[in-house]
Amino acid sequence: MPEASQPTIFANDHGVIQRYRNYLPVTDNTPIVSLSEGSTPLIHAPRLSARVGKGCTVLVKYEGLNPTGSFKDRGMTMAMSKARENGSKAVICASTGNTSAAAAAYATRAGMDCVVLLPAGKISQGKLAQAFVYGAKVVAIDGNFDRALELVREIGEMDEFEIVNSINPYRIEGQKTASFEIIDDLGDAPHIHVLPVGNAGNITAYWKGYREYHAEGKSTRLPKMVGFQAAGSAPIFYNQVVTAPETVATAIRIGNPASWEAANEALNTSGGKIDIVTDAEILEAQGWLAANEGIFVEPASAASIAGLFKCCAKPCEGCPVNAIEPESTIVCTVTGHGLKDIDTALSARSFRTIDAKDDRSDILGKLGY
Ligand code: AN7
Repeated sequence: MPEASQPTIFANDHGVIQRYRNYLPVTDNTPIVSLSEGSTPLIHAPRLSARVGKGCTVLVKYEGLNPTGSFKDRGMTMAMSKARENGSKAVICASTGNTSAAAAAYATRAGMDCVVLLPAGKISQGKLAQAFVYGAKVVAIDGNFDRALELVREIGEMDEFEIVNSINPYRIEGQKTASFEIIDDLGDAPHIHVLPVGNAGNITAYWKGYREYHAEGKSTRLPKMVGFQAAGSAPIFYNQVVTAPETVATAIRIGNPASWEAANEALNTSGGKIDIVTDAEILEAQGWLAANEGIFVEPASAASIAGLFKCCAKPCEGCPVNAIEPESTIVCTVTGHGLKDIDTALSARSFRTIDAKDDRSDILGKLGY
């Protein structure tokens, strides 16, 4: 049994383990480490739907509203609860930023030490601030994410550390709950699910969730899984390791994804596809979503929206999005909050304040009223 000092579920905790514990590998002896993650909104996007046309309905699964601002919290509540159950004292992960933010927060909840390995200079300030403020030991390495993950695999062999990257299967278990929520909200699975792909854990997790709920009779269909990588970091699309990945979407600046095979399985068995979007398309979609739907997401998350635009603008052969029936339901996961990376958001566009005197008529004059 957990010690009294260990975190446990409280009556007002509505985290994903509480909500979906019958579908997760937890027992009464698992001390639940939670920040009430999950249950994020599935937001109807009327302008996005109109842009797609064909009478389709597009909904946005806004994962930026998780406690640390990204979908990583779903996996981290599971990974950290199991690490606690196993008596681990410290966790370690490599990260492009969001995993480290979530690991740092949940490790603190669990009373464990947290070490994060980051590619130096390639983490957004918001995410770096989170790792520091939540109390992680932050190591910036002279190498990219893929190298950091290699090192974590090596260091993680020591008994002292539990790895909480998505190579930890409990991460995938936690993240699959997003599919459950979508089906619970819609009453069925969507026809198409669109999401950004980096290390490919999330597309793997969604597909697992959709299949499990379908097997339980909770949905009548399985969606086509459609993933988008940044053009400069697209190993799955090109079917080749990218040794020097580059993209403005630093969260998905990954050249050798850990869940590569599982992602291909999801893409193939669902009848979906993987494609690429350029940095310019990503930034355009980020601005468009904020200005047209009121949803501000980080650049990596905007890859799913950019991808949907690409599919609609220029039909390509065999594309499941082009082949969709009219009136289809499409869900786009937007994985992280826009406030994670305001430097990119601000530098991508020429925003200017309207400077005025502290005077009512000057303000109104400058505004043109
Ligand atoms: C906002 O934090 O890999 O394909 O180390 O932060 O499951 O890797 C982040 C990935 C998409 C890609 N959107 O998901 C990390 C990390 C955002 C992300 C992805 C990430 P995966």
